Amino acid sequence: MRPLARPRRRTLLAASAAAPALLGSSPAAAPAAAAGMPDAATVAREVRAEFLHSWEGYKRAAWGYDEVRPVSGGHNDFFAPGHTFGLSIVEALDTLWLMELDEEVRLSADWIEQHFDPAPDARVQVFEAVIRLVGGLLAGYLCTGRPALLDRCRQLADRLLPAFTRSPTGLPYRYVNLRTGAVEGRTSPLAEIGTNILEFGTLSRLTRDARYQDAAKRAYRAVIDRRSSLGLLGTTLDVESGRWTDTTSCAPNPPVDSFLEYLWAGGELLGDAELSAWYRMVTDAVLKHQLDRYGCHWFAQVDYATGARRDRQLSELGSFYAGLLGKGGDLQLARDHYTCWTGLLDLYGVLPEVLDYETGKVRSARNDLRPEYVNSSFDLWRLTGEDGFRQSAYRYFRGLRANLRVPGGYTVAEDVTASPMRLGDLTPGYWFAENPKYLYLMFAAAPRFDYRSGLLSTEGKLLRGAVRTG
Ligand code: DMJ
Repeated sequence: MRPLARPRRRTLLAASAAAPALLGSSPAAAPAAAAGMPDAATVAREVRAEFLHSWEGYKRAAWGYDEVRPVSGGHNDFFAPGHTFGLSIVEALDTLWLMELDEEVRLSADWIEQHFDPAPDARVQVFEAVIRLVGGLLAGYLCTGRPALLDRCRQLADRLLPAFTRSPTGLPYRYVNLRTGAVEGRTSPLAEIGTNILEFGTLSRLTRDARYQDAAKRAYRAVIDRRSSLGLLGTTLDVESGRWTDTTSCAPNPPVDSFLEYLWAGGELLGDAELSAWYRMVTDAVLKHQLDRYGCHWFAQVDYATGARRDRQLSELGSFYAGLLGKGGDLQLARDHYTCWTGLLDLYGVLPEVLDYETGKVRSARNDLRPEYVNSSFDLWRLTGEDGFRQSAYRYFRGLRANLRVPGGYTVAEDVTASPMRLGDLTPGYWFAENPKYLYLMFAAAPRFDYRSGLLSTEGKLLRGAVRTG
């Protein structure tokens, strides 16, 4: 397939001067964008076909391993060398179910029942194990009703709990050995501390065992208690002393990003008014001290105590924030921020990982097949019903298909500014949970998804809104 035409090295500033309509217009009013987008049912079929293309690539080259290397045909152990959790299978489970690929669901759930080991002698990153494995098993259980998935989920969560319970502050350690319970990693970023209340809250409800949700809530409270007088939070904490080790408020960028997302979503899913109030408080502080209308609607990194600016960096991971702003009630700002990201998408075809929005320089030209931009498209389309969000999501999809599709599936890129783009050799597990799912749900009118109440985790796991019949 021919790569999309992309600009040569241009700065963002030059780009915004050259294409003001892209960086300043509403996505709903982008007529040129509509050209070339097939009807919704056709797009849904295209997305499902591309998902299957990558799924078959994984099955052919790496079935049972965590991740496939679709160019070389190799595989990758995501959590610990020499150990597999069948990550891509767990990640894909609810996507396969939503796409009504029932034979694949059965194969995948059978593999998990027979091979998934929740207690190997391996050190895992708690955050990744929660959002990917605990979340994936939960969603798989909620979609299929297979009790073994909930059993494995609970066994794994029990092995992760020492990260929380052995901490003197309640702030979780970053790593735990699933067999021995040994904990490690005392300096932890907020996303890793706070992105667990959806999974642990759901597990507590399903098992009627409050320990999981209580651990998650205690961790959140320990962070909120350490906010500055401006209401801002830093980036990393020492989980033993409880002191900040990095006092930059870098939200909504990583490694804070989903900490904010789970404040809102935790309030919504669990009906926890305290989480909702914390979301509002931190969001108000971020909007007051970090919103930076420099060329567009971006968010600067600032000192959490004084609000003084430290950097003007944009991470692709931060593009989820447009959707979160919308869900949290700041819809106009959500539209403005989304439009800024859409301008970048249209400039590059495939988003680079990190940019400096002051100088316009690309700081990392990688693309890790990340889903955050299209996650926002999905959220804002659900909120507003406006077709402009589907049009921009379709352009995102087309950019990936034209540039990152290989015979063995879809791969990350080393450099999206090179022509043609320089490709890497990995399909990250989250690909099977996120990008194709958001796109499919936007276009498919999927009968198994409750569009009104459906709630997805930060890893795209369906934690509420699975419509099961029969
Ligand atoms: C995913 O694992 C999740 O979306 C997480 O919240 C952070 N981003 C990665 C993919 O980019």
